[in-house]
Amino acid sequence: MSTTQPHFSALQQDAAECLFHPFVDNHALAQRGARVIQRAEGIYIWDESGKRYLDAFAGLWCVNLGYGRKELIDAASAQMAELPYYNLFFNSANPPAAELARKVCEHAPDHIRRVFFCGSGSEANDSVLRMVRRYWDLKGQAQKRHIIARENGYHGSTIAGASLGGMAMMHKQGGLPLPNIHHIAQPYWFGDGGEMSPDAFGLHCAEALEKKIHQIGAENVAAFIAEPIQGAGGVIIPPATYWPAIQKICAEHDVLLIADEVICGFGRTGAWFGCDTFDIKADLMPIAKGLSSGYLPIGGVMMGERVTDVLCGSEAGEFAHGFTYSGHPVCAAVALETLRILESERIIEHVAQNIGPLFANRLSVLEAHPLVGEVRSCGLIAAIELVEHKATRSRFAGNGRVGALCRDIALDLGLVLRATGDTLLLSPPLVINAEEVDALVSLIAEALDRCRLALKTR
Ligand code: PXG
Repeated sequence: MSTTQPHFSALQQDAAECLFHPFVDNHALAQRGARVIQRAEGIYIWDESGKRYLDAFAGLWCVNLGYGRKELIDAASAQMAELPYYNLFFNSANPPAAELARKVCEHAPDHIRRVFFCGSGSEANDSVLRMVRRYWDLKGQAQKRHIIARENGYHGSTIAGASLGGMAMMHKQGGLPLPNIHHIAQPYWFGDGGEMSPDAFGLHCAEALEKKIHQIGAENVAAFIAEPIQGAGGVIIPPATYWPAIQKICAEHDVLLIADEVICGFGRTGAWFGCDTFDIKADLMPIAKGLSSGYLPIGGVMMGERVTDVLCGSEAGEFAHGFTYSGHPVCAAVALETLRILESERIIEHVAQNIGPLFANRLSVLEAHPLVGEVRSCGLIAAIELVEHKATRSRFAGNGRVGALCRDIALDLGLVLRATGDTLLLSPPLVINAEEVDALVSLIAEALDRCRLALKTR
């Protein structure tokens, strides 16, 4: 079937006819034509027609150092020349993977002992599931097989990732989740908190974990998994009461705690990890994205002392798990350079002390806008809730129609952001400066005004 559209460029034609795109209606996209992004510099990207966009989404929550960093390009090409590939199987290691593991452990919370490398956040969560099962098997408690996760969480697109995630639409497509994976309510005060105070609601959501553990039986529950801040689900920043209560419940019931740091890790929240921001002591921490600033695919699992002692113990034997690209030297070299830049340019301190507070301050101006029900942020991750009635936090009819409209208007204006339902999400590169924050906020304000006008004239 030819999908030729007279107004398509040759690349749009290639994409329409031969690419199968992730997370989109491929039939509709083939009629519309893809936005072909051709080059990038700093926080800006350009499409093939030459139109410039401010990328307030850092690619997909990942290009934390911005585009065009020569040091990262040089690190990749030097490593390509020295050793383009070698693996970690059969007693091997390679220099960038070994050094990167050391560096990640140095920046990690104190109890983190080892890192397992893989290619993506999804692979990291698949690995987590296997590690958890292996851990309890080795402990002689093989019946501890149940995992509790959260509705609307996101942990990737593989069978394990989509099962651990709580995206109803993903579950519907193909009989997910896997058996023994359960989902509890998310700590989304703005959407679900009703008349409760945020703190009371945070405790209420944590209690849902305890209830679920009682229902399954603590002796059968292996782990609880959650993102410190839910990203794709709508930048859901939990009330202050939530994480301390969750931590306590996991400890009391001997349930492993998994903090998915794929978005939060490496500076996004103004600390090295979301676990530092919320004072969480997690047994396992999946990582990816910001680890290499998105320049090359690399993910991993940071392993706490408790899990390391068992999986690396004298009785553990071989753990039959690993990927061809675990510890890929070129990806590891780029990640190592990413961490070096984060350190030497004190970028995380900059997020915590300067640009994060400035970002929050500038965004807070938008709260006066008639369409905006709440603005929330932590470091350089933020959400803007669009509502029909501010006082009651009530939504527009149409299931995300207004969010999508506003996102599309922003795109026309040259701003890339993400909409989840009627929530606009922002996650700009961590290197964004004050003038660029101002430009970003002005563009959003303009998009909101135009969106309001469009709603009125419909
Ligand atoms: N965990 C979290 C918390 C994530 O955000 C993954 C795991 C999976 O990582 P990989 O590398 O396998 O994609 C993610 C990924 C979106 C969007 O639309 C979010 C992600 C990926 C693609 C799109 O917000 N997050």
